[in-house]
Amino acid sequence: MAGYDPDNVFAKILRGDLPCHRVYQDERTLAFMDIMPRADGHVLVIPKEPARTILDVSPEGLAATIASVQRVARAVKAAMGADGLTIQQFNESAGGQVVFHLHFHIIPRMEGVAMRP
Ligand code: DGP
Repeated sequence: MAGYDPDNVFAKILRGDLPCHRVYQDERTLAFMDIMPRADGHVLVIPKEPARTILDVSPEGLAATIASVQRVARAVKAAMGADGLTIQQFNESAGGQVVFHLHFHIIPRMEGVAMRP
């Protein structure tokens, strides 16, 4: 398994080298809009520490990230008037990961409406 690439796009966002539409941050985590949203209101939550996958993050970083996922998910569901939420997390290319900095997808869902591919 490869290590952490400090030039992945989310590392660049964390350094301020790439822009993002930030919706939440605290000492350990950052949340921002996905540029390829699978539904309106699709947000990503990441730890600020360098972690390639869920297997690499510290317990404290994972706890903080999950707490931010819950906090942001509540806000996204209310803001979008969503019926539900899909929360996704991928690890390594075999697991569907494209950007190799740990992240959680928060995708608002409406009853009977499919996610975009
Ligand atoms: P995955 O690694 O498969 O969970 O997908 C990565 C997600 O990151 C995908 O939904 C698109 C999003 N993404 C990729 N590059 C950028 C970027 O530069 N900015 C933002 N905001 N999102 C990005």
